[in-house]
Amino acid sequence: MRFKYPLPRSSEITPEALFRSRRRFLQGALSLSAGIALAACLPGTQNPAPDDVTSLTPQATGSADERGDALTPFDAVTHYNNYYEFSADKQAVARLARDFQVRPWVVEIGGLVHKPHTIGIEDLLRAFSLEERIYRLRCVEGWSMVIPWLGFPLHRLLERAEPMGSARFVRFVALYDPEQMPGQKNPLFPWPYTEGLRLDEALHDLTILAVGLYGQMLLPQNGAPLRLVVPWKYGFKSIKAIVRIELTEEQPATLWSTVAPQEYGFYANVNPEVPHPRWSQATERRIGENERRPTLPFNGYAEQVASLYQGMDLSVYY
Ligand SMILES: Nc1nc2c(c(=O)[nH]1)N[C@H]1C(S)=C(S)[C@@H](COP(=O)(O)O)O[C@H]1N2
Ligand SMILES: [Mo]
Repeated sequence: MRFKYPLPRSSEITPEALFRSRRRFLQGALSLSAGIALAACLPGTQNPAPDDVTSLTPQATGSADERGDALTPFDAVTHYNNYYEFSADKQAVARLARDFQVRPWVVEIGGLVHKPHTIGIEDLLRAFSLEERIYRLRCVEGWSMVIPWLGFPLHRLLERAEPMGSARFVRFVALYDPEQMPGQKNPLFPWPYTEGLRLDEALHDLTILAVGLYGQMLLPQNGAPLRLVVPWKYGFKSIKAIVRIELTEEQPATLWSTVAPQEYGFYANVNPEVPHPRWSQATERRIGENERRPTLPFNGYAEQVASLYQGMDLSVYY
């Protein structure tokens, strides 16, 4: 593969040998040892010097989603990014995030749980076996991608923490570090970026924490080292650079619903029938294609998730 953009640092790329052996693990569900292999090739606290990585080809085990839609090229997935901590310019994010330090990294799990704890990213990678999940990502702005994530279901982590009976929501908090994230100097946003899910949405098996894509660890621009992926909701729900996960009784405030509640609801389920106040949601442009295509209810995952919203009037804006 030829890159149109500056190459990622070698520290962000899996050595070829490990990558090959990982592919074998990826044939089925990834095993625990694959998680260790992934953890073993992670950079330490220092980012090593740049290296020649032209021989490395990011690769997923699958080539299409379950509907037959082709994967969005790696180059587009890693160079067309929404990440306001760095920039509102999608094509500037990769460059601005290039030196973002993803080690050391600690995630706190707290709030209404019997076993609050903190876990370092390396331990987290060892604790959960990784699997590839090829999901459509539909941004509220009307574009979409098909991305082969590497990750594990969020419910695995939540179950370890033992949610209390009173827990009804999950709140996610991203890193606050304006020295590294220049966009956080913009006072118009209530930093840090926060998001939330209802507990049953968070426990749904489609909801994952991703640590990689295209068979390698996440690059900073995609939310390294840990980000949420909720494929039936607009992309802004899939918060990047998570440092805290908190179980709550009340529906948590989120960055976008605080900034513009009339434009970004808490639920934000993909719904072609409910327009955004400034544009229709009926169609979308798949990155790499020219023609717009119809947007599917729940982004094509209705069969798996529509039952979560029984009794809710889906024609109103949430
Ligand atoms: N922390 C953080 N997470 C974020 C965002 C952000 O600005 N900050 N943008 C969101 C939006 S609007 C989208 S569409 C997706 C884009 O993910 P991608 O760049 O990996 O495709 O990330 C989401 N997660
Ligand atoms: Mo988005």
